[in-house]
Amino acid sequence: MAALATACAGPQSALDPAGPAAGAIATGWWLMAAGALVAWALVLALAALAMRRRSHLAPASAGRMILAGGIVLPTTLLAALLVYGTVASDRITGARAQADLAVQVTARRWSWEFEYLDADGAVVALSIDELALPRGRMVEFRVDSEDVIHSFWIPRLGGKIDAIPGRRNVLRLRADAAGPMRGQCAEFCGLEHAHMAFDVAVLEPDEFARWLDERAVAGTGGVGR
Ligand SMILES: [Cu+2]
Repeated sequence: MAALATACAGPQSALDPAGPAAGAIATGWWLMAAGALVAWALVLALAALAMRRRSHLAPASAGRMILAGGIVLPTTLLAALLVYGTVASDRITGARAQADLAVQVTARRWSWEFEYLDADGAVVALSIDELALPRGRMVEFRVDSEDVIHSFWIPRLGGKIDAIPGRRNVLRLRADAAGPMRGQCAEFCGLEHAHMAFDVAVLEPDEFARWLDERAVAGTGGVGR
């Protein structure tokens, strides 16, 4: 069990959530894994039973089993999953969340550019292939691409969102726990795709303000104050 738990941890593990969106995704994953385990055990038990008891079932009871196992059971489980997914979708995309900070994300072969915006939408700081976030704050990522379709993904914080040329996709994520954390392009975009990754630093608000100051764009005073 300890080995299993260790295998779930890591800077790029969706099963080691560090925010509400990733938490909702991980819960969905565990629910599906548990459901699949129960269904698998049930099928094995029925197969074992069928091998032990050679006598055939009466047609009426075979019909009931098909109705229960083939229609009622999957319909109930899939409906429950659909309800969970629909209820959790707000938390996963942050659709109704109020953002404390906005970051413009530009993907290009093969790097990530992050521009930190102030309340008026002006760029105050810039970083490439490294992202910093203030802990406990909701951040709005405005994701775009300069060339081909990429996919912005920080597994410990939430789901993926495509970076599509000429289109801005929005995802809001919050980091409640400090690193180590890593993001990765999740859409094959060319030969260097696997190396299109970035480190994510989750900082306390004052540390974050200093971090931005060190990367301030000329003529601005930093967003963190
Ligand atoms: Cu890419």
